[in-house]
Amino acid sequence: MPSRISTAVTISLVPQAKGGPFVYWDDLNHGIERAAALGFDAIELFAPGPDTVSPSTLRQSLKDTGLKLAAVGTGAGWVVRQLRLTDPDSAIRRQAMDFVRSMIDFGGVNGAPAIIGSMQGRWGGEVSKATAMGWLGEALVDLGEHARQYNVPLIYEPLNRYETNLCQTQGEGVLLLEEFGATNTRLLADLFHMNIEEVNIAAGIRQSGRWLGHVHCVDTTRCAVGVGHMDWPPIVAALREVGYGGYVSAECLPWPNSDAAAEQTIRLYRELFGA
Ligand code: LER
Ligand code: MN
Repeated sequence: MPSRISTAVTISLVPQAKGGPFVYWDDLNHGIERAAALGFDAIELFAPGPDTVSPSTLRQSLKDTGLKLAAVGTGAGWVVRQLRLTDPDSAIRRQAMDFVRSMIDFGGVNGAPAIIGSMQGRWGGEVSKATAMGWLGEALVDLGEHARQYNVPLIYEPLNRYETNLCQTQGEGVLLLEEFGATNTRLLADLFHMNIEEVNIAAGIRQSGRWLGHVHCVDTTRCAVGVGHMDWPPIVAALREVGYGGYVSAECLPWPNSDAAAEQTIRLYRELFGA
């Protein structure tokens, strides 16, 4: 039987991320209510830190609405606290690890993995590419092991060239996870980044293969699916071919407004994935 793909929509509670690709903003209960009303399976949460939302309150809201927590972002560690896993300063790298661990705990108690995206940082200045990749690879092993106690993986996201100079493609991500033996870390395929960096998006998904753990499913404009010129049939076929059974999550701009983006997303997710 083919794996079922589940649907998620993003909620950001991080004021410093305003203008970013998140559908619902500022009000967690409103986002949860809308996600449930529109028929999403889950929400993906971007929070300033592990203490913004009480895990038990979140658990109750999810239970009341029948929603799951698909994943939690850790990008606030960078945008709010300026922490990066590849910072030249070892004290900052340690704080970055501690922050991600606390976000793994926050997501983990609600059954969700944490995502490392912008927290990966970049190489440059006094830090060579090899050194930064070494720190990143070790972090992905260590943090992945921390996530194991919750029976969830850690999710690692290659980003486009304007956001990192470490891993920009799924192929580079696979090489990094395999080289370091990051057996409890999975890759995130964000179609916005892939549209910039991959020679062929469907081929990138096939390369990710069994390492694929999460998808940020948006169109070329970074708006909702259907608001762009993405060639969907090969992408859907590649996800089916690798047996993907995780989330397609709408990390997209709230354009023309949050509800319209969410409605467009769920309608197209149903068409494309039968979700
Ligand atoms: C950033 O561009 C992004 O795609 C996020 O998922 C990572 O924090
Ligand atoms: Mn993303």
